[in-house]
Amino acid sequence: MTGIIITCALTGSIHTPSMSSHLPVTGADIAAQGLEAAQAGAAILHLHARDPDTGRPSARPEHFAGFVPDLAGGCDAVLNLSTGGSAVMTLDERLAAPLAVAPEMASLNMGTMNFALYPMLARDRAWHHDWERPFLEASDDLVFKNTPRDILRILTSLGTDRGARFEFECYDLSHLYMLRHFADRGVIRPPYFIQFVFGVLGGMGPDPENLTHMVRIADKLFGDDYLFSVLAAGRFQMPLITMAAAMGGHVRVGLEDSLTIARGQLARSNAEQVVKIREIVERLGRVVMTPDQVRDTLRLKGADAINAG
Ligand code: KMH
Ligand code: ZN
Repeated sequence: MTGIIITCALTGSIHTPSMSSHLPVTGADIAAQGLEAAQAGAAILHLHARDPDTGRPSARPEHFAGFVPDLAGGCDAVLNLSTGGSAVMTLDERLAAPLAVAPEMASLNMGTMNFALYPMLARDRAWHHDWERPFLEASDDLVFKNTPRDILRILTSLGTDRGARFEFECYDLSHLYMLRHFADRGVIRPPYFIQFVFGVLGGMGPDPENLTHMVRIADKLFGDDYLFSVLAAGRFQMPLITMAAAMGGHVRVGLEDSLTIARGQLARSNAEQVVKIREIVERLGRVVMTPDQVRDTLRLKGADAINAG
């Protein structure tokens, strides 16, 4: 088996600050946790921003500017800016920071879907901010819009025009076929780094059979032209990514996807999850890839070609 890529998604736009005091919110928090995660072995940092005053997901370039320069200057991890942002944002909003930064990598969600967060309201908690509860409640009528037109716009504006490569986020089998469609149109070139996403209500569930089937169909559609990585939401994170590592795939951790380090126990940091999965994959005989090995493998343009500010 080849080396393994550990991606760490530091904060995301799913969890809210009241769910964990360890969720990084300010630029300084995001930078500090990112540097620690990189030090622990994360070769790729998947990045979202938040409003530092309220903790609300933000796509504003000035909020990204609160941590991108520190990460770019303080570690050699590959910076991967989300183009998904949050499902409540417009595509113009989602694209503003990635267009300004022109990162080595950007996420790209491969289909329009439901993105239901309201089950997280089931647990009683003291809410610290008045936006949190309505934000989760409104997700029962939320469409995460990623039409072929949206996807093409992201591919051309960030990929063709700015040299970014992509973390293709596939929440369902149908998204693999959409990716194949863009490969057939000649808009993207291999190797394709495909992130299989499990456990979002609106996408596929976190069943092992879904992972084996996704790999089977991706093998059929992409042959040797792809690498797969896995992320799974909540308590399915570690079990499913361990399965991915055992199958020769790559892994994503981070507080964007799960706030815990073990059942019922909050992770104290993103790095704690990186350390845990690193130990697991090394015990499985996998060797953690450095950022430069990832650059080589995914044919990235290089850290000196981004506008970190
Ligand atoms: N939060 C993950 C389930 C993106 O940033 O583009 C999906 C995600 C989307 O990472
Ligand atoms: Zn994300």
